[in-house]
Amino acid sequence: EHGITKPKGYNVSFHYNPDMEKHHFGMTHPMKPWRLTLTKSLVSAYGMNFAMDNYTARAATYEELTSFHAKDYVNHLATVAPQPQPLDMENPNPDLRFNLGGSDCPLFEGLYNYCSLSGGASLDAARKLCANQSDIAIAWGGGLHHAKKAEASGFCYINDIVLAILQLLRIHARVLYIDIDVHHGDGVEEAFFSTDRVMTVSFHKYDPSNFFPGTGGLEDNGPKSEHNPGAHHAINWLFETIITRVVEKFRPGAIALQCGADSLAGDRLGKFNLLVQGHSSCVEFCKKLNVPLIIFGGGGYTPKNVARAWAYETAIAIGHQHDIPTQIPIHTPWRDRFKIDSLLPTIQQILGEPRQNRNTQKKLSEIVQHVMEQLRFVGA
Ligand code: V1S
Ligand code: CA
Ligand code: ZN
Repeated sequence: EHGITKPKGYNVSFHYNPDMEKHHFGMTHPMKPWRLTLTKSLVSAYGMNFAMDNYTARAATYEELTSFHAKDYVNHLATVAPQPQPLDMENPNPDLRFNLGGSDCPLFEGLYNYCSLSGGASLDAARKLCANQSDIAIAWGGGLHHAKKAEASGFCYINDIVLAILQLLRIHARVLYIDIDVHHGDGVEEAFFSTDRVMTVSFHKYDPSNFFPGTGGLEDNGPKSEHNPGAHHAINWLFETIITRVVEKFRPGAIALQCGADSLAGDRLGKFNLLVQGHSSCVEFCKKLNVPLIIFGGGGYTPKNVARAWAYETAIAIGHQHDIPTQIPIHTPWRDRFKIDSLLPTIQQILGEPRQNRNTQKKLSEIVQHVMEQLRFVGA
């Protein structure tokens, strides 16, 4: 009676493991795995599960984690003691090896399990695309774009996106990575810096001295040595114009889209103005390109808005965005957490007063121009 049915001949798979939410980064830490539960609760309340193949994601194996990450780093992750540790005044941060144990990447109970579940979901999603069993595969528990080969960074320990793209590269000659999280997708960019088979495009707030991670300026287009095929294959910043041109030139066999929801208005960390409508139009645009698509989560620090965005983007994947009611269903578990009962609140409802857009038209045209020039070096 909810009217949500499976689109004919079009398969969407949803990869999720409820055990992810059992993990806690600490009371004051902005990353709340519980936002995944809130998202799932909204997706199910709308009956969207009836239009998808739903899988309980498994944990990634050690072999899978080390397909990108260094063994000594993964070994360390598997064996470090969670905090709080006995206080040692001589040595206040004994585990800052691999950037672990500081305030951004704390050591918590079950950390290894949390990382493996995030990696497992993204790998399952990638394999569904490779087997041609899904047209769109969704892994909201993934998208942890800052993790490096042998280093944790910005709330990310295992780079599930890199693991998934490595799977896609077994089948596809070229994979396009797009990242709409408010932060620069530095870990994914760095992992594929020296190949021309992966193009990375991150849209983010860029302020080298005041905004994490400080990288991703316009001039960062991949190391320009003569023998590096990866040169010019990293682009940062502006959506439809840029993606259209990138797809024309690069002709990807698959697209990996990181949908970090910290670029939404009202986010606790991000300082952007996007409505769910604007954020999700990026997903809609990618779907229309008709190329196998994998969708990851990422940042997002105001759980009610994260759940709204990822539920609406799930509706887009299954093609039901125009027929679901915008009022949050009455029987949604934790419905009171949403405060406003609309799935698509207005900017006034979220912020009261919108933030000023400080990108001048001139600056924006310069960015597009710069990117177009970079693209001369891409493709046959
Ligand atoms: N912005 C921001 C921010 N806030 C925190 C933080 C706040 C409270 C805590 F209890 C712990 C950490 N850390 C940061 C940033 C990292 C942002 C990571 C974004 C991740 C993602 O959304 O892109 C993907 C999931 N860290 C910093 O700014 C670094 C510091 C430079 C300043 C803050 N201190 C705590 C660490 C060093
Ligand atoms: Ca980004
Ligand atoms: Zn982010």
